[in-house]
Amino acid sequence: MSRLLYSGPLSLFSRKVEIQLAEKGLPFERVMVAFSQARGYQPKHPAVLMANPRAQVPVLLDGAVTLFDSTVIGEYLEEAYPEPALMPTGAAARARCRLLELTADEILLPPLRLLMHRSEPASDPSRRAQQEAEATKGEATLRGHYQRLAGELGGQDWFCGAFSLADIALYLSLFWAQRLKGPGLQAHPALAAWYARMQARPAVAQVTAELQAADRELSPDLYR
Ligand SMILES: N[C@@H](CCC(=O)N[C@@H](CS)C(=O)NCC(=O)O)C(=O)O
Repeated sequence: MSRLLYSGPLSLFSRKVEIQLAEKGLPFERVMVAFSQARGYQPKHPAVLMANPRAQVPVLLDGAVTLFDSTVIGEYLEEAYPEPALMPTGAAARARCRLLELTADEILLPPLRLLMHRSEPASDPSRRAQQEAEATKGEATLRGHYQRLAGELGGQDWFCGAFSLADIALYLSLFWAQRLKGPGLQAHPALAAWYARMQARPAVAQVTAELQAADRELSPDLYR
């Protein structure tokens, strides 16, 4: 059966799916859609336009199944290919795990957006001071979230007992904070140790290396 993922070189949401597929040992062909810091996701890939009314990646074609949205794709893969499990068992534990994934995708993202100008070309240098003032607020919000996440992790190795989709989503959001020169994790040793554990997983290490390579090529402003 063929499996095709439309991904993006700096697409946090697509990279979630890539890690999940690799962790489940599911081979896939990958198509990287066009992306540049100046133009964003333009021109749109025709297959993405056809499959996703939001015209966003990731899009997964799994045999006869066509899906978009990383969370929906994640839940589909979990049900279609249950081993190895990337969700805990039991309604309450699964709901908590879903909330942690939602925290990554929807609660950490707004403050992260306030840092994103750091990877983009400065089209109007006079706006930088204002953007950095907003970024400072975003960083304070992120620090508050780190504190809460450290509490959620407690003394566990992984957020939901065993390694899960929540770890994947949270890792990518915290990696985004690091790549955008946001707050480090050193104030929370358990969170920092979890981050290092994540990076020791081959699937995560591979995606991390690819993201760093993509940044070197696409985001020179991050290194100025
Ligand atoms: N909630 C969606 C978000 C997907 C998303 O924001 N994709 C971005 C790349 S990371 C995209 O394709 N943006 C292009 C656009 O919105 O035009 C998911 O989880 O898949």
